This record gives sequence, C-alpha cells and structure tokens, in this order.
Amino acid sequence: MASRLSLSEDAYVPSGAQQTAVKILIVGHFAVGKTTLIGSLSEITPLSTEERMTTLSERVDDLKGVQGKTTTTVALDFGRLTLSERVVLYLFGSPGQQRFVSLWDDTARGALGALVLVDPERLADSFDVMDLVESYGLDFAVAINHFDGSTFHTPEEVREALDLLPDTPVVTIDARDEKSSVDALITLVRYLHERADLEHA
Ligand SMILES: Nc1nc2c(ncn2[C@@H]2O[C@H](COP(=O)(O)OP(=O)(O)OP(=O)(O)O)[C@@H](O)[C@H]2O)c(=O)[nH]1
Ligand SMILES: [Mg+2]
Repeated sequence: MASRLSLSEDAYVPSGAQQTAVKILIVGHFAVGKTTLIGSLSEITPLSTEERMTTLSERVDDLKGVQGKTTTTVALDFGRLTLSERVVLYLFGSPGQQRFVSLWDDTARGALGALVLVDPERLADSFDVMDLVESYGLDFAVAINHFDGSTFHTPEEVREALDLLPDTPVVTIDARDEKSSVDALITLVRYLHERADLEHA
C-alpha cells in the first residue's frame, strides 16, 4: 500500500522499528463526528454499530443542535489506517453517550492514546470525556470538528476554554475530509512519540 504520510515519519517512529500496530481511541461527546471520522479515513470497511434512535431515547440523548441525527453508535466503531510501511493505526471509536461509559474499560485497554473530538459550539460537553480519558491515563490530542454554519473558534480559544495543558496538541478538522482527519492522527501519533521519548529519557 502506498504511504499516506504527509510528515516525515522520522518525526514519530523510533529508528530501527519494525511495523508497529498502534491502538488509538477516537472519543468525544454525543454526535461530535467520531463515526464520520473513522469512516472518512479507514482503509478497511469500518465496523460500525449504529442503531436508530427512537423516541424512547429522547429523554436521555441530548439532541440539542443535532436534530437531523437518526442513529447513534451503541458499541464501537473500528477502522484501520496505515500511516507508513512501519506504522498501522487501529482506531476504536467509543460511543459518546454517558449510558455506554461502561464499555470504556474494554475499549481503552492497550490504547496508546486518544483523539478527542470536540464541537466548538458544545465545548462544555467535552469535559466528561476528557475526564474519562485522563482517568485511564491516556495522552490525548484535541481535534476541533467544525460543522457548517458553526462559529469559528481558533485552537487557542478552544485550548483556553477547555483548560488544556500548553503542550496538548489542538488541531482543526472536518471529520468528513480524509486528509484533515489523517493529519489529526499524525499530530497525535507524533505527540505520543514525543511523550514516550520523555518518559524514557
Ligand atoms: N457539516 C458537518 N457535519 C458533520 C461533520 N462531522 C459529522 N457530521 C455529521 O454530524 C452527524 C453526527 O456524526 P456522527 O459521526 O454520527 O457522530 P458520532 O460522534 O459518531 O455520534 P454518536 O456515536 O451518536 O455519539 C452526522 O450526520 C454527520 O454526517 C462535519 O465536520 N461537518
Ligand atoms: Mg458514532
């Protein structure tokens, strides 16, 4: 398979490494675009566990601002992305809704890090997810998924609003666009590599 690399792999692959399979979580609150992102970049047909939402779930699922949404992920999304001959990412998307949080124990096991998707119009909804990611000790990068018609917020505004650490990467993406989604994952993997280097220094 042709390399999709748009940054030098030396920036994040240890020299001499053989092919490395890396488990990455794609997380974020309800309806932020997790299934869309995995679908836009996976080189295998993504496994998706979408179910129709019924009127019964109206009381538990906050549909504010996402009225057009008719399905939701009930177990996980799964996809694969070969970044280079040496790095293959296995992507696990976790359901965004609180009632599925119990699945995280299984999904998070063995993960190297997480890409946290945030909707700039619903920033407050991201705190629970970031708390969860941190409680599993996972390093993460933040991807701002801009929806059509939403107010543009710069990465610095989002960093401040979410009270992120200065070195946490923040990128802007369109989850429907393969290139921007791949770039976000490269940013995350490079960050995880830098963190691992620091730990072993
Ligand atoms: N305009 C626009 N729509 C998007 C974008 N990303 C996702 N969508 C739409 O937003 C809706 C929700 O996206 P999903 O990918 O299902 O969100 P999710 O985070 O997987 O949702 P849950 O699994 O239910 O938590 C879908 O209708 C997408 O087509 C985007 O960047 N721009
Ligand atoms: Mg989903």
